[in-house]
Formats: sequence, C-alpha cells, structure tokens
Amino acid sequence: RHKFWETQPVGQFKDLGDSSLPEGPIEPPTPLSEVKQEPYNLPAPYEWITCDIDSEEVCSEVYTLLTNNYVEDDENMFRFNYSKEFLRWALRPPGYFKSWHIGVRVKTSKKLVAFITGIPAKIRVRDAVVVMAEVNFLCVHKKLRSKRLAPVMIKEVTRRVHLENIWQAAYTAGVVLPTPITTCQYWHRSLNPKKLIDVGFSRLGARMTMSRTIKLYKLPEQTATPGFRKMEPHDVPAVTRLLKNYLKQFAVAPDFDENDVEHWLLPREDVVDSFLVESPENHEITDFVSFYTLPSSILGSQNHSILKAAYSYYNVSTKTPLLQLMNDALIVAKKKEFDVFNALDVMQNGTFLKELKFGPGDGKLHYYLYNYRLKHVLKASELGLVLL
Ligand code: MYA
Ligand code: JJ1
Repeated sequence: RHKFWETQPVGQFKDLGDSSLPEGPIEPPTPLSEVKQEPYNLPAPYEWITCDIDSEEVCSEVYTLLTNNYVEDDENMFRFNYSKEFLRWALRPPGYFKSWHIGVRVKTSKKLVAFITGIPAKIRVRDAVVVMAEVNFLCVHKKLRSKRLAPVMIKEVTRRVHLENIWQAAYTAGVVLPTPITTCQYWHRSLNPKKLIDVGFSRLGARMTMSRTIKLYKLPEQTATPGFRKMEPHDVPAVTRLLKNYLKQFAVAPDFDENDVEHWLLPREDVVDSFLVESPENHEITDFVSFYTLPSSILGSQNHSILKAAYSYYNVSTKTPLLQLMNDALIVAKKKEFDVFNALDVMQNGTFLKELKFGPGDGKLHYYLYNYRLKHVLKASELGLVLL
C-alpha cells in the first residue's frame, strides 16, 4: 500500500498494537562517512538547487510555486497563501541550514517545480530532548504529480539532515501515512461571518438568518484582561520561563530557549502576533497568547480573492482563565481584520473551543515522527507542538 513509506524508519501500521517494541529511535545513527555524499538522482529533465531564501528573486519563485501548487482543502476551494515574510520567518530560525532549503528546477527553463524544507528544532519526547528536523513545505508542481518525485525529495532532505548528524524529524500532513503519533481536528471561529458565507468557507446554520449570524459572532471592541499588552523584546526571558514551565505537561513539545522564543514569538507584522498579561500589581508576566497569519487564496469567488486567517500558536494561562485570554485574542484578531481564527484541539485548546463558538472544520492534521517510535498514539491534548 505504501511502497515508499514501508521502506522508511517510521512506525508501521502492522506494529500499531505492539507495545513490546521500545519507545525511542527505530534505527541507530550511521557514521557520517557512510552517509551518501552525492545527491539522489532526479529524472533527467530536473536538477537540485539549494534555495537562498534571503534572495528576493528566489524567495519570490518559492512564493509563486507554493501560491499556485501548495495545500488545498478537500473540495479545492481554498489554497494556503504563505507570504514571503512568513516563509523567511519559518525557514530561518536560530541555527538553520541553508542546505535544507531544497528546490528542483527544470534544467532547460530553470523553472522552479518542486520544494521541500527542513529546519532544526529541539523536541522533547517525554523525558528525552531530541534534536530533530522539522520538515515542511513539500510541494510538487501540479503538472508533475504522481511521478514519484516526492519520495526522492524526502530522501534528499533526509540525506542533508543526516550530513548534519541529525537522525530524527517531525512533520505534519493532511493525509494519513505510516503512522500518526496523533491526529488533530481543525476548529474555526468566524470573525467575519458574512464574508465566510459568501466565499463558501462556512454556511448559514439551520434556522439562522445573516443578521442573527452576525450578532452571534459579535465581539467586544476592547479586550477584558487588565495588563493585556503586546509582547516586547524585553519580555523574552519571562516568556521563555512561562512557556518552558507550561510545556512540561505535554508528552511531545518543543524545548525552547530564549533565542527560540525571540525568533518564534516576538511579534512580526503580518506574520506572528503575541500578547501577554503583565500583572498591574507586581508586573509579573502571568499569561501569554499568540497566533500566526496564514491567508488562503479563495479559488472560485467573484467578490474576494484572499481569506485572512489567524492560527492559534502557543498559549499559556496561569492566572487569567484560558477562556478569557483566548476571547481577548479573538478581539485583537477581529480588530486586525482577520476573517477567521483557526485552532487545533492540541494542548488545552479543547477547554475553550465550544464555549468561544469555534466549530469543527472538515480538515484534520496528522502529526508524525521520523525514526522515533512511540508506544501509544497520543491524544491531541497531550501534544504541545504547533508546526507552521
Ligand atoms: S505536508 C504538505 C504536503 N504538500 C501538499 O500537500 C501540497 C500539495 N501536494 C503536493 O505538492 C504533492 O501532492 C506532494 C506529493 C508533494 C505532497 N508527506 O511524488 P508522488 C507520499 C509525506 O508520486 P505527489 C508537508 O510539507 C505518498 O504516500 N509523504 O506524489 C510535510 C506516496 O508514498 P507511498 C507524502 O502527489 C512533508 C508518495 O508520496 C505526502 O506527486 C513531510 C507519492 O509520491 C506528504 N504530504 O507528491 C515529508 N503526500 O507510496 C516527510 C504524499 O509510500 C518528511 N506522500 O504511500 C520525513 C522526514 C524527513 C527527514 C528525516 C531526517 C532524519
Ligand atoms: O479550512 C478548512 N475547512 C473549512 C473550509 C471548508 C471548505 C470546503 N472544503 C471549514 N469550514 C467550516 C467552518 C465553520 C465555521 C462556523 C462554525 C463551523 C465550522 O471546515 C480545513 C480545516 O478544517 N482546511 C483544510 O482542509 C486545509 C488543509 C488542512 C491540512 C493541512 C496540511 C498542512 C501540512 C503542513 O505541514
């Protein structure tokens, strides 16, 4: 059934019930001298390139490939439209390797037709902190699908990760592969219900009119929590402590240091937003919310071409109830003219989704580890990791 994935060191369907298998790496590292030194062979018309994402020209080519060929919903109505600034943020975290930003060009025309990336990350799996690659943005041009290019791209990124002496990876996909460590549900909170209905993202509920629907999703003009403010550079140490302590409770979560928090969580316009609660009494940082900006192209609408979506990222509540904190996030997202606020049912998100009028979407997201076995499938609420 999975001619490629059956050959890879990943949890296999046949082993799912078998808890005699140990938790941890599936195969040991090999000496670096035994890692293949040359790239894998591509079909003759194509060549590998290492993408210099700093270059405006290369970044634009990647942006165009993804804008026209990346992930769509199951009815092909929407396609992710990652911005160039977002791609630069996603691909250049502390310690990133340029060699892990991999493109495939047509030799004759130099046209970019495929892409895959890795970035380094420390991910804690129960008690073990494991250096991994996070693999993302796998994309093959629509005209080159089903030619088995994806397995070659995955093997090539694996080879380049191995060359850095890294032997594990984490990734997510909308499709089921061998085998998910957990499966998450997407939830959606309408901020601009009229537009969402107009473009087919959502529908008028039974016995609902447009005006009742607009009223249902109305939000206050101002946030409710005293001391709620945008995160600033001087907050990095306090936010790192807050987040580190919070993420301890999950079976799988990133192990962030201050450099990671500075990169991933300091606000960047139209890329990532972060807010925190600073106690008006003692100036302690007690709570934190963040979301990233990922618009989608609307594929078939006369009236609108872009759906502006916010995606819940890392949230921590120690003093302010999570429900109130997330309601404040909805209020600021609405003010910033997002059409919808999306969230997965990871971490403690299950505790506010229904109450804050999120509804389940038609999409699921499967999480995977490469060369690392877990004894049991996790509940989404045991997962403390959000990939972009
Ligand atoms: S997930 C986002 C993936 N991208 C999209 O969905 C964009 C739109 N789709 C496309 O561009 C193509 O359909 C893609 C497949 C490129 C997805 N992850 O070349 P093929 C397997 C892993 O004939 P195509 C993301 O970016 C499929 O099961 N494998 O197919 C994370 C089959 O194998 P098998 C996938 O449709 C990526 C084989 O590929 C995926 O032309 C993580 C068919 O190849 C998928 N999303 O191209 C990658 N989709 O026969 C893994 C299909 O065995 C990283 N396939 O079933 C692993 C860790 C590597 C580093 C390790 C370091 C130590
Ligand atoms: O956005 C998604 N679904 C939307 C639109 C569905 C359009 C028809 N297929 C959806 N809308 C309903 C919202 C409604 C609002 C009021 C309350 C009730 C709900 O369900 C879905 C997620 O649900 N998105 C996708 O399918 C995109 C792909 C998801 C897999 C991503 C894989 C990425 C891998 C990156 O590494």
